[in-house]
Amino acid sequence: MIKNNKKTNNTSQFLSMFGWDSYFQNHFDNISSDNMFPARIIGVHKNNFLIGRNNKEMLVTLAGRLNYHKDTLFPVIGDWVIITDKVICDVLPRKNALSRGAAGTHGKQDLLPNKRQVIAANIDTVFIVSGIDNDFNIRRIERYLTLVYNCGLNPVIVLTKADLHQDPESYVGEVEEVAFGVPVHLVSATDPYGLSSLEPYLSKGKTIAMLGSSGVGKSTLVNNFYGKSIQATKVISKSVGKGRHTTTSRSLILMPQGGMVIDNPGIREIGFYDDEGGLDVTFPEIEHLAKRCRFHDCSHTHEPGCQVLQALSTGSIKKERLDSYQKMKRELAYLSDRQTKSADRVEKERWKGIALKIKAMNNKKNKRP
Ligand SMILES: Nc1nc2c(ncn2[C@@H]2O[C@H](COP(=O)(O)OP(=O)(O)O)[C@@H](O)[C@H]2O)c(=O)[nH]1
Ligand SMILES: [Mg+2]
Ligand SMILES: [Zn+2]
Repeated sequence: MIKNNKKTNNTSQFLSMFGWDSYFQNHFDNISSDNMFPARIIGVHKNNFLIGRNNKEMLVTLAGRLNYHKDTLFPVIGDWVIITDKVICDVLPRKNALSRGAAGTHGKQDLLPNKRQVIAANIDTVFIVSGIDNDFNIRRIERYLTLVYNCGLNPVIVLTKADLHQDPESYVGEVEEVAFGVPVHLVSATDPYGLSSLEPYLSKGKTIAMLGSSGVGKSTLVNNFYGKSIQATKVISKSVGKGRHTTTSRSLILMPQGGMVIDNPGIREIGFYDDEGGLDVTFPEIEHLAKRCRFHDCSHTHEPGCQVLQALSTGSIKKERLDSYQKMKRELAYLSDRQTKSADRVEKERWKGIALKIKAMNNKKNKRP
């Protein structure tokens, strides 16, 4: 009896270490039966998944049934799953997910179907990591912010490689100008002081996902948090100021600080999946002005009485920022238009199905003696 209690305590302690809480417990209680236990996905390989289980790692496979739902039920890093006999038999409902349009869709929307690619699940904070080197790009940060807000997640901007610049604080100012209310942290791999400012995000049971191009220093951050080198990093190439693609498989790493970090591979194309209002959150000043344009469907390109163009002419909005907004707006409008069209198609199919059933019924009736 006592032994059993001890085992349960150990298990629940282990689960809370990985961020288990009443949300997952309730879902688990509803669907689980004997011989089933929950575990968190910490690594995704080709045909199997790595799970954390009582301080040990274990490779499991996926029940065939789940393979049919690649878009929705296919487990991703950070998911809580139910295991029985070394097989994942269910994925617990996600609190949230970091997802994007599948690779290759951005810029080629006419050629490829847009698919949701879930990158990671059950995340507390997303680090948008950017190096203040030749690769620094404020417009890319705006794109990442829109993506993160579209997923309903909390962004934090981490500027790395502060040691490469004489006045690194100027970058903080530049980023703060476009990222309203988003915490901006300046760090350098060589300075442990800056890194400690990120530790509050790493408290017990909390999960951080990192986004950022290859070479910005994500794996270096992971290694510094961990206290030793556990993720491979790449030697920087002097000519372009960035490293080559280094992280091959995603993994969720439990840190000594108590939290977890997901080191994602560099995402070259930040494609959107759908419009969930992330643009308004990223560009609040433009949305605010747009509400006061003379025409409610103003495109802010030529219309009289346009408050956005007015702000542009006085210099209170920068042209590059408006261009960035317009570009993403067009993309998102395209996606939602296509989603409406595909919903129409589903409705048509449904009516076609009903019509066929009625026809079949009538045929049957007519054949009756
Ligand atoms: N000077 C400098 N180099 C850094 C810093 N952080 C990372 N690097 C270098 O940038 C390169 C790419 O880093 P890595 O962590 O592999 O980037 P990742 O692709 O985002 O995981 C490596 O050569 C790192 O040593 C930093 O703060 N300062
Ligand atoms: Mg890396
Ligand atoms: Zn306008």
